[in-house]
Amino acid sequence: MSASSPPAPLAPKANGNGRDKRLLQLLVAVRGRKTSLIQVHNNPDPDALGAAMGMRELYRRYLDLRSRIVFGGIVGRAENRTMLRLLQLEIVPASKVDFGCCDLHTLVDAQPGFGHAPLPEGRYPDVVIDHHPMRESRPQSVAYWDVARPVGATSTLVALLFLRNHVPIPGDVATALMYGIKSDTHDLSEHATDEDREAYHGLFPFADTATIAQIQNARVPQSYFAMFSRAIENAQVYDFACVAHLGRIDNPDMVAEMADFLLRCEDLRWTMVTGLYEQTLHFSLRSTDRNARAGSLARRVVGVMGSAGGHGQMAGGQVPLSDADKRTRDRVVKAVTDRFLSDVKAKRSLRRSLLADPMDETDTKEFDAGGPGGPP
Ligand SMILES: [Mn+2]
Repeated sequence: MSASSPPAPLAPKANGNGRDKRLLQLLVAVRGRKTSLIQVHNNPDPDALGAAMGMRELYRRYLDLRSRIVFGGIVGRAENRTMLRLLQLEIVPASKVDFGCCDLHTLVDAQPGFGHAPLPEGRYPDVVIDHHPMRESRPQSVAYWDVARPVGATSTLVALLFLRNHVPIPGDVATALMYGIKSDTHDLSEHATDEDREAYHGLFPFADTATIAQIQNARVPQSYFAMFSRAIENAQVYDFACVAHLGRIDNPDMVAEMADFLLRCEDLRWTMVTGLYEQTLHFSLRSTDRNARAGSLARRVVGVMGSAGGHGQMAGGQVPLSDADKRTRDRVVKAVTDRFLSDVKAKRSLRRSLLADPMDETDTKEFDAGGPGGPP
């Protein structure tokens, strides 16, 4: 990033049919700003990081601005850490940044009102780009607002600002955006729209697929396997819903990863995984049902105890538990679990351990009957 190179002319070249004026609207809305912060949600995922990298490049190119990418929480998941490392992407903890000193505050993959993207007191961002359903209506002070368009990834919205206006995309930016789309849409298989496909295929020639493969196959710490073991051993199945409590975790992303993993069990339609990271209870919900509305379920599950969000088949939430003793913590975990099971209408009487071996009951019967599956 060179601050000395002259900024590109402000008006980007429109494509043939001039169908996307968003880039021009964005640049007009923020021209003249001097200090830029790009905020991603807490414990940022590849989509948030890809979108942030794209916005940083646009500001660099058209406004000659250096931007700092700001996050809360931690980057825990091995893939996400590897993404930062391989793409040499530096991000700054929000606690180390004075938002009062920036005159361009951009929020990506999150919006005002999201608990996992806390805004500085009394301040709204200048630019909001987010594909999640709209929570609050557009605040007056926001200069550019692209929220809730039905696409599978925020990286898609940012990638199209480049692609539809023929803006050159550096390889690392294309790689980050493409991986963002890939990971939020599970390889274009879930919630993917024509725009996601257009962005993904448009990025393809510029992205480094070998780097993406390296990110996806990131090495993991030894503790990762202990977490797997704990998730499997603690998993209880109620009817078609599986609940696993991980206890203390060293990485809040672990609940999402285990919820995904457990959902592979063919008998399940829902999974919920909880874990305690520092002073906060984290949980993730996953469903096999495309119309599950997991986000609203997660909000009902936390109620007034904390915050939650998500969409479609995946959601998550947090309940702050500072100063809570073990009993209070256990009560909260139980409340969250009870609400979840009641809401999805899972029969609690049909409870079994995930590791219950169905063969245990049938073994002897089979032998008694001379084997039910044999030829007549
Ligand atoms: Mn996203």
